[in-house]
Formats: sequence, C-alpha cells, structure tokens
Amino acid sequence: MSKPIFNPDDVFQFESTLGEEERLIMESAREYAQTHLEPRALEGNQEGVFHEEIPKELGELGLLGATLPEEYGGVGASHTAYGLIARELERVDSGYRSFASVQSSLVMHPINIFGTEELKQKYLPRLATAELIGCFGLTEPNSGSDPGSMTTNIKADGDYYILNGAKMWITNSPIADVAVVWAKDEEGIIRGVIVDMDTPGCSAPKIEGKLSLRASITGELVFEDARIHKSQILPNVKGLKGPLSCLTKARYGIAWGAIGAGLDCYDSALRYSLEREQFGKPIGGFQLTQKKLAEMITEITKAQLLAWRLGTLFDQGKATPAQVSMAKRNNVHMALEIAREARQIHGGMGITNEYPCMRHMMNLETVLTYEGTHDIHLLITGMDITGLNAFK
Ligand code: TGC
Ligand code: FAD
Repeated sequence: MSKPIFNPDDVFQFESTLGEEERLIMESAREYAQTHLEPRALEGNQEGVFHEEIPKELGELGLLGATLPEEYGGVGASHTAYGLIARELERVDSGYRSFASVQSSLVMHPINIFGTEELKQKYLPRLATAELIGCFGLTEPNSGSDPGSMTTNIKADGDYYILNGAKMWITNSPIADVAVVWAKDEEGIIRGVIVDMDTPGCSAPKIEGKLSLRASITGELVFEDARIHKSQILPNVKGLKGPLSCLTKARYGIAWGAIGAGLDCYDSALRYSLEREQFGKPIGGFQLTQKKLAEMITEITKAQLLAWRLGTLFDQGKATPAQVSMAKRNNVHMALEIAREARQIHGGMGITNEYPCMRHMMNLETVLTYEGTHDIHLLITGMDITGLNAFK
C-alpha cells in the first residue's frame, strides 16, 4: 500500500464525496480567505477593527446566504458547502466567520423561512451582496441563556407596532442596516420583527474593551418607542422556537468553523515543531510533542467527520437540534483545547501575534459562550438522553 500524502484537512478523505460545486465553493472560500482576508483580519484583530469593505467581497463570491435559492441571492448550496465556507473563514479568524454566520443564518435564514414574499424580495438579495448588513437581537442584559425571559416588547398602534427594549452583545449591530429583533407581543408571545435601523428611536452603541473576537464588531440594540410598520413582522412563526430554529442553523456552521481554527493552530504547531530545535534536535522529534500533535489531528478529524455527517442530515431534513448541540459543544471545546496545546508547543513565542494560537484561543472563548454556552449544550444533550429538563 503506497503512503498517502498527509493532508490534515482530509485525513479520512471526506472530500472525495464532495460534488463539483461544493469543491469549488470550498476552494474559492479558501483562496479568498488565505489571500485577501487574512492580512486585514490579523491587523483588525490587533487594532480592534472590523473592516467594513469585507462583507461586500464575501457577497461577490456568493459566500453569504449560500444555501438560499438563487432568486433570493443565494446559490442553492448544500449545507456541507455552507459548513466549508465557515471552516475557511474561521481558519483565518472567528470574527469574520461570525459576521457570515449572522448575515447568513440569523438574518437571511429567518427572513427566508418565516417572512412574506414582500419581505424576502425587499431584503434578501441586498443582504446576499452585503449592500445591507444585518444583525440578530435575542440576548438582553438580563436574559442570556434564558431567552424566554426577555422583556423587549411590541404594542400594536394602528398599522404600526411600538417597539421598546434593549438587546446586548449583538454581533454587527453598530454597522447594521437591518436587525431581526425578537420581542414579546401584548399576549407575551415572542415574535420576530425586521427593524430598519434608521427608524427613529433605534440606536446601536458599540461595546468596547473586548479581549476576544476583536476583529468583529459587537454592540447593543436600544429601542425607545420605535414605530415599526406591521408588515415588518415575520408572520410565519410564533414563540421561542422562532429564534431557536435560526440558532440551530448557525450553531451547525460554528461546528464547522471551529475546525478551521483548530486546523490553523495544528498547522502552525506542526511547522514550529519541525523548525525549533532544543537538546540538539527538532522538538517535533520528542515523544511528548508528537503525542500533542497526534492527539490534535485525531480530535480535528473526528470533529470534522461529525460536522460532515451533520451537513448530510441537514440536506436530508433529518438533523435535530440535539445533534447540533452535541456537535457545536464538542467541536468548539476541541478547538479551544487545541489552541491551548498548540500555544504550548510554540513555547514563549506562542504568546506573540507572530503565531495564531493565542488569538484563536481568545476568540474561541467567545465561541464557547455564544449561540448557547458550553454548559447549556451539555444540558440539551442531558435532556435528550434522559427526557428530564435540568435547566429549571
Ligand atoms: P424550551 O421550552 O425548551 O423550548 C421552547 C420552544 O422552542 C423549541 N426549541 C427549538 N426549536 C428549534 N430549534 C431549537 N434548537 C430548539 N430548542 C427548543 C421547543 O421545542 C419549544 O417549542 P414549542 O413548540 O413547544 O413551543 O425553551 P426553554 O425556555 O426551556 O429554553 C431552552 C434552552 C435553554 C435550550 C434555550 O433557550 C437555549 O438554547 N438557550 C441558549 C440561548 C442562546 O443560544 N442564545 C444565543 C443568542 S444569539 C447568538 O449568540 C449569536 S452569536 C452570533 C455570532 O457572532 O456568530
Ligand atoms: P448567562 O446566561 O448569564 O450565563 C452565565 C453562566 O451561567 C454560563 O456559564 C452559563 O452556562 C451558566 N448557566 C446559565 N443558566 C444555567 C443553567 N440553567 N444551568 C447551569 N448553568 C447555567 N446574542 C445575540 O442575541 N445576538 C448576537 O449576535 C450575539 N453575539 C454575541 C457576540 C459576542 C462577542 C458575545 C460574547 C455574545 C454574543 N451574544 C449574542 C450573546 C450570547 O449568546 C450570550 O452571551 C450567551 O447566550 C450567554 O448569555 P450570558 O452572557 O447572559 O450568560
């Protein structure tokens, strides 16, 4: 048996199952991310700046809302292709995968599945090109893991709703043209409202001082008697399952994205271990370093097979929220552990910005927390196993 060329991206050759379009999407996302995105993402992370020209570049390549039909600006891509886009963006920096997750899964997806034809025509093609930037407002200052306790509300007033409340930790909000906002109606039922952010009474102050996801822009959403036309409501969903079903799609993308961050750390650690010599030989020649590297690539490969299978289940309409929770939790934790191990292999150099491990590690602390914390996903798995709810 001839020895295969070792490709850390594809140890078990899942890429041989990709269709031509999936492969093209993966390659174009990778080429763009490595060549054009990386320099600005690294500088943006250092300076705490989101480069506002990048969304349009992603849009031009068809990387936003890719699973949507062409008539709404998508390319009708498979969920595996969507996952591979996330992997390639997060291989560079979680901040830009975050941007794409929100635009695609948390803004375009709910408008596509819960919106009227008029709303779809009005927003989706312009979101696909990033002519419009979107954000998703679920979390509030006193309502994080328990979004059902939200207090943001809408009250009917003729042809309008009056929107009041505040959302916290909202990716993209300071630069967003449009926000998908989840609010309770007068009966206490959660509804989705599409808010044009230039409406009087709407503001989005930026959150400063983040030590994680510095290349992403995060803010609040504040609504003070904002008048939103009733045609802006998402008519086809009521209750917490509306926002949670969007999260199911975005969490799936994160399960893929984390693999990209893990691969970048592994790749850097492997190179460093072959170059750096101590005790007269490369540190990659010591058993303890090899143990770290071998365990890293094993965990990445397992995580990727999980994500790949989940993508197939999504395309068949069979993926469950509990499967997504298991994959998001496992894969993000896996990537965070790899970032820490990779940092160790780089010794003192690992704490500098010459190498990617510490930056990925800091980013992944956010990824472990948003879209459902590590422990919340464990409790979802626990409920799936036992049928007993341990949240409340
Ligand atoms: P619970 O009673 O369990 O469920 C309420 C209704 O929702 C249904 N459901 C889901 N539907 C679709 N997808 C899911 N994943 C679903 N999970 C639950 C459920 O069947 C029920 O339906 P129905 O018809 O019976 O009404 O709700 P609960 O109040 O007990 O809460 C459950 C819990 C804790 C799991 C959930 O609320 C949760 O997931 N909490 C975590 C909150 C979270 O993930 N927030 C994320 C905010 S957005 C974000 O972080 C974006 S980061 C973006 C980026 O930059 O990438
Ligand atoms: P809390 O819910 O207060 O949790 C604190 C701790 O308590 C956690 O460890 C949690 O696991 C634990 N805990 C809570 N409940 C239980 C329980 N029942 N049992 C055991 N332990 C429990 N939200 C949006 O809506 N849109 C966005 O675009 C968005 N982007 C974000 C970007 C960034 C950079 C960050 C940091 C967050 C973002 N979020 C966004 C918010 C994110 O989803 C929340 O931070 C997350 O859901 C956790 O909520 P919390 O921070 O209020 O923590």
